[in-house]
Amino acid sequence: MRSQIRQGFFKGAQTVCAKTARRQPKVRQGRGGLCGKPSGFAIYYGEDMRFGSHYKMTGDDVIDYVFEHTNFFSSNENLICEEIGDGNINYVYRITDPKNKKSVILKQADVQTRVRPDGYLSPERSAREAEVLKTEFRLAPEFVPEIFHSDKTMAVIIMEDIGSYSNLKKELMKGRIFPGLGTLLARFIVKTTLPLTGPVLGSAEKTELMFKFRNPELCKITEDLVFTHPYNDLRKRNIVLPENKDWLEKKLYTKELQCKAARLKEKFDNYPQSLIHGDLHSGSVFVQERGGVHIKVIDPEFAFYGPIGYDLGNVLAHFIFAELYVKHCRGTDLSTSEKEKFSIWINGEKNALFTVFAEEGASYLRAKTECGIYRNDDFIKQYIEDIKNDAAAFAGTELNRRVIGSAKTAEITGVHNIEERIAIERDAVIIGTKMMTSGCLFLKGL
Ligand code: SR1
Ligand code: MG
Repeated sequence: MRSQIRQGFFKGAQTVCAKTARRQPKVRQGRGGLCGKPSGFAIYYGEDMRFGSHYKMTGDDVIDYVFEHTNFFSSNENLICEEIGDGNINYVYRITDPKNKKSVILKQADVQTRVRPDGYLSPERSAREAEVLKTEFRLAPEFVPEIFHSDKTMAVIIMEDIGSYSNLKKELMKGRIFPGLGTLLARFIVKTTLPLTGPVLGSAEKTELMFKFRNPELCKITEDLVFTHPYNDLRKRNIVLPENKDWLEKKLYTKELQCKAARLKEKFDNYPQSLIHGDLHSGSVFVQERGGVHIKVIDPEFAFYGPIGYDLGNVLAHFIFAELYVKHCRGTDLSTSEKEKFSIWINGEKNALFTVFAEEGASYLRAKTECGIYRNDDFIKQYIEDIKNDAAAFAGTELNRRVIGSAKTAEITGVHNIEERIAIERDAVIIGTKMMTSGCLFLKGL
């Protein structure tokens, strides 16, 4: 069977730039303001003006910016800047001093998204992401890269280079096993979300944070891509394999799922339970094995006050994608027994994700809940149970949307054999629809 496989968003090529000599200030096209459209040419006479209004930096700008805004490097000569990001939205660079191998990461948000020049997003998202990273680092430093500098005007974050870690999604697709992964991700969610909930923080402080972290622009992307488009394709943006089109549309464009998706969208929009990551797929997680498994979680630009189950459900969905990829894709070069081992392991991690979240979450809440009426063991038990049920349903929406929607996942787009891809897509959607409609049954199987 032959087919043109349309991928998700285009991922651009990477660029490398080496800085060899100090440049003079020069004439360059500038933009009107933080979110402004191009406003013609501006002459920058002094270095202090050079980063005074937002524009998308080049490699040389990045090197000079890092040199001027941190004490990390003793000179800006001979530094190397590589664009290392492969995400949909922002630009990510590694700046290295080849002499001592010291490096940092700079992430910049532009007015256009990286993969779609027509996709306008306010660069103000960068300042919010920096605040989220700082908040998460305060709560769980072992799980988050350290932020060295952030700049609202240039929409820049300079952070610790976690280059000794590898992307979890890519590692799982190789069939790599990381004992304790589910526990670590459960702990990340417990430590970064539960301290910021109403029962622990009290409603006044929680309300302030809710406003501080409001994120309507990015939430709208999730609302459309996760809850709306996969069930009606109103904007005609879904991307389907022609060979699987009829099957997928029959399975997903149904009145029952439209109603269930609407209920979940309503919950996503109207349950400000805590500051959640908002895009906690395995590509946002980096992993390292040095005297045990360690993880770092990045990219919380979709963060907002929402249901904790959305984060837990995203992790579960991407464990399932890894499981299906390793099961169906012959391209992994794994033997049958290695595949079986991976399947047993990942199922154990799904289990640990939920049990550790429940156990450590409940004990945290029992210890830290201040507000009188919430200090009630039965309430805490139910609170955790509700998050688990939400998670199962949200995991279903994540599985479905990555198959039929426009923003896919490598476990789908990385499969070039049509039969294998169809098998993964159908299994994901069969599980996804079940989890949306009867997630609690799924939880019993864990
Ligand atoms: C335009 S953004 C598309 C997707 O990429 C992000 O990682 C989020 O998952 C979003 O839905
Ligand atoms: Mg991301």
